[in-house]
Amino acid sequence: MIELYDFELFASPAKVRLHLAEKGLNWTRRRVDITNLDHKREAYLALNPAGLVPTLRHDEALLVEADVIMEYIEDTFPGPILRPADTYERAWMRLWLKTIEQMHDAYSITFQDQIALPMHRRRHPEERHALLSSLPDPFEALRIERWMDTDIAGADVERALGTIDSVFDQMEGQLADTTWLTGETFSLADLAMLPYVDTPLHLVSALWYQRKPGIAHWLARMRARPSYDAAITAFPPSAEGLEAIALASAGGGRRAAA
Ligand SMILES: N[C@@H](CCC(=O)N[C@@H](CS)C(=O)NCC(=O)O)C(=O)O
Repeated sequence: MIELYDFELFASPAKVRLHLAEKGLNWTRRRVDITNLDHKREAYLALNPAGLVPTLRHDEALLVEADVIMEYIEDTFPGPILRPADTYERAWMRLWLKTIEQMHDAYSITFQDQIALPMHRRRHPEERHALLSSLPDPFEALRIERWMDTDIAGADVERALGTIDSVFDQMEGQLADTTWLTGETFSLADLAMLPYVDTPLHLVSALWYQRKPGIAHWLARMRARPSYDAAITAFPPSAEGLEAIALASAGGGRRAAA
């Protein structure tokens, strides 16, 4: 049995949902309510001590880190092969996975600025305090409280957006020559990149699609695959998430204001 600990607004578990869909595997969803900070409570920390999603359980095997989980799925299950047979293309796939993982930190800053912080701050301070005091680790509660109370500096957001843009430039250059990120073979790198390109953040990020036609065509190809509906469309944001996205796209996003 495969269980995925998942949250719909996040990029890292979406990579794994896409991979499971491409492989045609059945799996059970364990939704971790991030808005309630369930990822920082004992039950989940016992599975994933870092308190991050995703976590995958396959029978007795427990795995963390989206890219490691994807390599495990690829090595363990039958179905379409998503690692290029050519060793050079395969090396490129791994380089892209690394680049995407490095870009994740920049993406997190923009996500926190545009979506996560506004979402948490809509709570009444007393409700927020009650939520934080119910966490098992008081130091983690303090860290989260400080995080919620501190604005992310505009310069940090700009730097993060610059990092994302430079990866998108690299991607645009690649897609001028090839159909997929590692060449002509569709691979784990394409799956891992999708959630960062097809994200609500782009509602407020200066319509970059219009400037990068190679990525726009790649995105259309990705959306046409059956895995897109199975792994992305089937997991829409909750009402709370939709509100946060609407708020950001109505002008909260720094890019929109620029
Ligand atoms: N390198 C990790 C990153 C996981 C990660 O950053 N997950 C984010 C969502 S995309 C998360 O759980 N954030 C919750 C938090 O930071 O409290 C992976 O690939 O699994």
